[in-house]
Amino acid sequence: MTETLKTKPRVLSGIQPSGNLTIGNYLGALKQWVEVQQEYDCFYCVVDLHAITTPQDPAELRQKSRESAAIYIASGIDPEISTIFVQSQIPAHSELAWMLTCMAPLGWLQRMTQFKDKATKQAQDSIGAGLLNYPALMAADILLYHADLVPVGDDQRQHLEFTRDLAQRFNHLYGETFTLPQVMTPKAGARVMGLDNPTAKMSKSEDAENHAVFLLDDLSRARKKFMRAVTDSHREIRFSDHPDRAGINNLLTIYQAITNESTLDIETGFADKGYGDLKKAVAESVADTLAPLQKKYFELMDEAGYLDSVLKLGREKAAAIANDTLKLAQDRMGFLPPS
Ligand code: ATP
Ligand code: LTN
Repeated sequence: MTETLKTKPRVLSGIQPSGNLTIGNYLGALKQWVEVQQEYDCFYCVVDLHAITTPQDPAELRQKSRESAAIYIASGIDPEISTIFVQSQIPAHSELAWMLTCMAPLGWLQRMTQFKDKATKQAQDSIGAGLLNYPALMAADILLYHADLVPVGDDQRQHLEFTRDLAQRFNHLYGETFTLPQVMTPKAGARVMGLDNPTAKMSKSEDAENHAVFLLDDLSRARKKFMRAVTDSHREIRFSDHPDRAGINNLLTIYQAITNESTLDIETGFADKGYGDLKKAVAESVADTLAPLQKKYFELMDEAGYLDSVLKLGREKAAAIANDTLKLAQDRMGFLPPS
């Protein structure tokens, strides 16, 4: 199997081009992606097939798919080291997803928190079956590359468990085929909460004005969103799991994820400060991260042909591996090979 051809352990991860990427996507996913780049053979995917599990405007989906790939690079993914590609351009993802869908127990799919959350946000009649089958497609993404490690935010842990369970089921039924992947989440920033409602995960497809800070937000706008963040009527600036303190905890966590300072150092640093000072400090730390990212992003988007050439090369590298694995899985399942 392709497994034996690995020169380094592999990483695979993806983000849906279902809107503008947020600091939640950056701290939960992208930042880790950059950090593992040297040590692992990394595959970073723009998961447009996942994006269509909720309604998308075609022109916007195309635009967001390019933007997402450019943001990967602007965040520090080096296309010379890592492979960046678009999921729908490699049919093996859809093909393996179908095979896995057929062996995914309905009960497992119905238990997925993301499905339950997203399904309750839509009218029953408008929920596509893809929303339920979503984890089987995600499993296909990961298993096609024999990924050892999958860097994601906390909300994706359950999908990783599902992927491992499904891979094990396949291996048990048809013989050793897939590698069981490990999940990797960051120490700080694995679950960034909405600035307008710190009890809900920050999400790129939430409409409210002060909910999310987007990676391409104008910096003064981003700062304003932090200054308006919902907090509480207490005074002390401390990390806390208490639901009443969710707003302050979220700001501290974002600050920690960006600065990498210890909990003690941060709490000591803010000991005699007020909420306004904390908001300002977080806003500045985020702005300092976004400024170079945005500069790089706009340079990339201006460079005619560059992004397309990265995606073409990425597609070729990814397809070679994915097609091999698909063939193996088809053979194991008993498909008649083309003569
Ligand atoms: P959508 O709102 O369209 O469902 P999303 O903003 O939740 O999207 P995804 O594309 O589902 O983003 O997630 C991409 C990656 O970013 C995943 O690894 C996910 O765990 C991570 N991520 C998303 N939101 C957050 C968040 N608020 N905090 C930390 N990580 C996050
Ligand atoms: N389901 C993920 C996005 C995703 C993904 C993947 C992440 C699709 N395929 C493979 C890691 C590996 C989400 O964040 N909503």
